Amino acid sequence: EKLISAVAIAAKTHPRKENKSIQYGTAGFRTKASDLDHVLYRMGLLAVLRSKVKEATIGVMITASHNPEEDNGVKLIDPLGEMLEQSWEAHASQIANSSDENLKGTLDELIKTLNIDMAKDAYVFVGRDTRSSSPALADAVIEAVTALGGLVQDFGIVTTPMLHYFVVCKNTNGEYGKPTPEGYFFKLSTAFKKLRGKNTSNGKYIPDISFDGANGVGASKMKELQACISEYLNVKIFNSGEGRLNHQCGADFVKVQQKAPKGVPTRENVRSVSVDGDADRIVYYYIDKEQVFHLLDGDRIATLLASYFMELVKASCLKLNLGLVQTAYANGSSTNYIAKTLKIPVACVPTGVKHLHHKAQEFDIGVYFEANGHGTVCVAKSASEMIAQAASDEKLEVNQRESAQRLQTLVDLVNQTVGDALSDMLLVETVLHARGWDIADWLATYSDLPNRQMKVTIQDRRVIQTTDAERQCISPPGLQETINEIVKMYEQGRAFVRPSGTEDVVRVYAEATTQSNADRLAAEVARAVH
Ligand code: 16G
Ligand code: ZN
Repeated sequence: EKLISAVAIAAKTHPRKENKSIQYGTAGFRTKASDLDHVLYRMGLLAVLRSKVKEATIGVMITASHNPEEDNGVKLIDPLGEMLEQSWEAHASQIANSSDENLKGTLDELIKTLNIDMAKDAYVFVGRDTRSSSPALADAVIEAVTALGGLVQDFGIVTTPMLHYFVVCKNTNGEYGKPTPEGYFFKLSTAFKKLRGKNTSNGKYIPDISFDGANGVGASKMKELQACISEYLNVKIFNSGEGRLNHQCGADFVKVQQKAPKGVPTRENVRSVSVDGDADRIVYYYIDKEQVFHLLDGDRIATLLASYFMELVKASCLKLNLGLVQTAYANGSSTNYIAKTLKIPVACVPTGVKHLHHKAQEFDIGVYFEANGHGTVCVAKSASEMIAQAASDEKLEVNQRESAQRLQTLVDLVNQTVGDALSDMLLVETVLHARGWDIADWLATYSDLPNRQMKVTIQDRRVIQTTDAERQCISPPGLQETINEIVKMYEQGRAFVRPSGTEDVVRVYAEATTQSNADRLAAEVARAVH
């Protein structure tokens, strides 16, 4: 039987050397690349089981995103391009942590309880980032899938959102596009060109942008995309692999350090973007003529996109409910602006893309972004159909119909499966262009409250438990009352603490009307956690 030989290969060629336990968390498995060989082989086996259960193609992405070059990780992608179903995260952890001797038993058990028909076919798409450890890890996945009789398509180096896109395309028979890199670039560039029309400049908008590729896959994929849109947008690409991956550059560095990345020459007032190591996050920034750095993060992108979608929905007179989803990290000013100025319903959920994604799916059009720059727009099937119908309805007023057509093309520009830095960038560029805005106009929509993030190391971070989308602490007893007392002393003060899902630390977030107050508030709350 194939299972027996596949498990034999696991023990012989991909042994689990140490007893270190590892958990499938918010971002899949992620740790030092040297500890991952057996995990990747086993995830190849799991992907085959998942594929048989869903009778669909499953994706396996090898990346550690914004983490250092020495790290790596793996994530499974479900049939419609979503993250792996939550109940399977536990199966993944169990398989990764079972000893070589128990692996067969663990798999048998799973096959039995889930009633998996091993005679079914299995299809797995594999992709990886640019890390030097990634090819060998991809090989381990491919070996496992093949050993269990599954069929593999290896896409080589791709961005995480590209692999999500390939998976959904494959499983919806091309309805969403062609499951190839060419299909992906074609879909994005066609929609972008259509939205932009003949005039590449408009008002204060200049079609010129600096791109920080974090020395990862984003840079080479941006080059390919740029080739399709070069007459419409001039993208100058930096950090395209000559330096260390994510080192002093990339979206995470720029967001956390609140400063410009290394390796990108300063051009005053020029729109600049930084993506992360697998190009699923993006932040904008610029340096003004006084050399002051300005960050436009995920909250900014969310407000810009949501307001533009809203504008088109209204102009096309469609009855669609539009909402925006954030986490506790969203700047208080952005939440205020969404609710009071844009008058768009706003929801708050716990950290982690899957929580935002699920909540966004409750709206006809749900825009979600984490402040760190990960986000997208989810459009319900019924909403897409309504938009398509209006776009071709000859009986509608010209204005109304054209707005619906524009909305339809805008939806085409979105990678709805997951945050996609390249798609998000083209969306932002579309809105700025349509409004004739430069980046300072965008910044002027509201002012961020100064804020500070801190890490606190305590003996056991699990003693910290939260509720209300991580905004309130319910354990240890008394901590929330103490935080309330501290926050009360600060004008427009807000602070929360939560255990990290990716590091052994407790995170502290604070905001207030001045930077020094935000810093003091964060420090006081951090002391209360100790
Ligand atoms: C993971 C999450 C990201 C979240 C971050 C928080 C996914 C794909 N990624 O990277 O959304 O912002 O964790 O990390 O869900 P933390 O729990 O250490 O603060
Ligand atoms: Zn990433």
